Amino acid sequence: AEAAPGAVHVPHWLDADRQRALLTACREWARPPAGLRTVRTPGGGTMTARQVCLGWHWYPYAYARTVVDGDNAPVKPFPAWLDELARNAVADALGPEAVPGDPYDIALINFYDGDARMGMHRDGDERSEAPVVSLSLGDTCVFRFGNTETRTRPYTDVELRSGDLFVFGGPSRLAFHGVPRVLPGTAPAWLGLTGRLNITLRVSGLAA
Ligand code: MD3
Ligand code: FE
Repeated sequence: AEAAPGAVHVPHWLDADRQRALLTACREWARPPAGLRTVRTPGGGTMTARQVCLGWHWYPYAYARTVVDGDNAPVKPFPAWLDELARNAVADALGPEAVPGDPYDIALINFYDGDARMGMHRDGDERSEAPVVSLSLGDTCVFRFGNTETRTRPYTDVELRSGDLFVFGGPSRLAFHGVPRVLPGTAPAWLGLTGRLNITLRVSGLAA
């Protein structure tokens, strides 16, 4: 379903087996070195969702090849199968003409416990207009999809559930968005995850 121009929500895109496989991979990636970390913003704040990156390391507000705000280890590689997954996601959600020429080369994986949230923001550190692919695992969250002008209304609240795909292309790529809350205890029992995980796949537009 198109939530806004270029923003398409595909519920249940990942079946149970693919959700379990993706969760297993995320747990591996979360281990040190270059594992899960708390993100600190330049203003002195901390993000409540913890994060691990693949391919390029995101820190507020740029990309690096090492964990400059953590253990300084080289960022873990971005596997080719995630590029394939992202391309299939964009083709399914937006159509084959929306699949970018450049490969997907960044994964940002956010881990939310019951109290974690993400404030309204725009993602502007990539040098590519390629659609962003978002995959959700575990607890349902309220995802707030806003406008390109302000971090306030008008916005639309959408529930994102385990296995859901959301693709943000075209004008939606620069829209404000956030996660005002996670709904604890809503993860499917067979997944074995407490809390919520979100994986975004992106094209950096940066020199390899
Ligand atoms: C719209 N993540 O990683 S997913 C982020 O659930 C981020 O962890 C949230 O916002 C999460 O930057 C929301 C949906 C999402 C992700 C990236 C976008 C929406 C987006 C990039 C551009 C526009
Ligand atoms: Fe974002």
